[in-house]
Amino acid sequence: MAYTDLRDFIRALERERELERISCEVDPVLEITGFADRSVKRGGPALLFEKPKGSRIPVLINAFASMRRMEIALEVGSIAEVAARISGFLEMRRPEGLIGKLKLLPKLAEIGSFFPRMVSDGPCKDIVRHDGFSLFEYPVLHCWPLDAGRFITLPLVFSKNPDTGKRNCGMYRMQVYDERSTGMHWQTHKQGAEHFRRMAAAGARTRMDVAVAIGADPVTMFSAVLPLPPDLDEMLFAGFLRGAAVEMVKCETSDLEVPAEAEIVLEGYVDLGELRIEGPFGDHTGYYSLEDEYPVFHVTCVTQRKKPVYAATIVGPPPMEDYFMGKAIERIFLPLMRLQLPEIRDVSMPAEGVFHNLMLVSMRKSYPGHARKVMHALWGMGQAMFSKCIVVVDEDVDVQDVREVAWRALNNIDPERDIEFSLGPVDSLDHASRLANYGSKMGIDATRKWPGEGFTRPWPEVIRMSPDVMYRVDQLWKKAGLK
Ligand SMILES: Cc1cc2nc3c(=O)[nH]c(=O)nc-3n(C[C@H](O)[C@H](O)[C@H](O)COP(=O)(O)O)c2cc1C
Ligand SMILES: [Mn+2]
Repeated sequence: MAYTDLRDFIRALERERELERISCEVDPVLEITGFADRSVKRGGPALLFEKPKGSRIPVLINAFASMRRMEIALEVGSIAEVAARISGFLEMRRPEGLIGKLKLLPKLAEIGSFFPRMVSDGPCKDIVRHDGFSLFEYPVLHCWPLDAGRFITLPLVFSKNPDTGKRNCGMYRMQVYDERSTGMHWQTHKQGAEHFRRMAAAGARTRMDVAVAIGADPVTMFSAVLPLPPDLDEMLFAGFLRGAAVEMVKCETSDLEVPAEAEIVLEGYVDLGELRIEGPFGDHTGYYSLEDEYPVFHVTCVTQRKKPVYAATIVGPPPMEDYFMGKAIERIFLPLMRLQLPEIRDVSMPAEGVFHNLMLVSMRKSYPGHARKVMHALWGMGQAMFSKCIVVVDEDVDVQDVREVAWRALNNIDPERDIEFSLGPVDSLDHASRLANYGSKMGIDATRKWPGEGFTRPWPEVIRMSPDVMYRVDQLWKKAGLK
């Protein structure tokens, strides 16, 4: 059964002994970060701060910060189950004969149940305030010493594509400027920014409606991070992942919809002509992202539950909570990647690469230049475009083992020949690129080289002991009294 809301998930985490309640007073200014960072580095549990200093609303953090908690969030024993379910849908074929058609019916009915469902009311409307509210009532974190202030770090930001009317939900941090306004840190490649640009270019309106939900059932929250194609509704994908429709309710002040079971909803608008300095902010990279100009979100109405829980995360030197979300995405999106590039065996993004800096790819090589084709295809595929360094290895290399990749790749390359540079868009968080959002990427073809690629020397085998000797040594090992 899908979790109905955040508190349902909190109960599940407690049942599984994956959550610790902190009953003493802890300050959302820096101290909660200190707890969360230390806890994730030690493989510790999710934390529920019952008495954040200066607020009566508890703070949940690190709820996704381990593979086990990602599994609990997605209600699976292993993330591979989610990938297998996706593969099952992708492999759905045209049914043969009546029996085949009948067999397909449950699957089709299942698909029908994933679509978000409009409801007329929900717990997120327990309290509705058009006036007399302040964002400082909420225990918004000041994460790191040099941050520009307090930032809402787990917001589900809803907007609509003005051309197609399609909904988008992205997770973009929000710096609290004052009681009723925040920054809106949608980076230029993201869908919120695209909606903003289109609406500004159309010139018909001066404001763009935006609604922000903080805290919801875990899958709906997770869906805001997914690198889905533009115009593919995150709420539909969340419905698929949780196996039950996300219930949506109309906003009070705009025709946007938000999850009815959300803990807190901020309704408002972004002025199409207004930019303001946002940041610095201690970011995913482990560095502070520098200050830059971003749109401003003006809150016009707050709706919430009677006793909401405030959901937060911190990012910083890896591994942090975002690493586990990213790892789950890597697993879940592999079948979708392989739909386009079936030659890919596996993909890995090690924590130290903070997603965009390093992608390790194993592939079945079939023709000269194939590894380079895969690199370029990845640089052309959604948010994989940000991959600063792509290392391609043959299919017998386990890319989940970084040491194996280093060993094999470093042996296999003639650097001048096998490293390729390309120019293009880079992640907004990259502080080293020559320009913001634009710079170079590096592809390393660490596959075995073929004569068809101009390599005519013999290529040696990897050293491996023969299985019969291994078997004999197993026996002899015991006989020799070794452990
Ligand atoms: C904790 C966390 C914070 C994030 N903060 C931002 C952010 O401030 N700005 C941004 O553009 N992307 C941010 N992201 C990444 C986006 O949520 C992600 O790229 C998402 O796929 C964007 O959705 P979209 O394609 O619908 O725009 C964050 C991700 C996580 C996990
Ligand atoms: Mn999207």
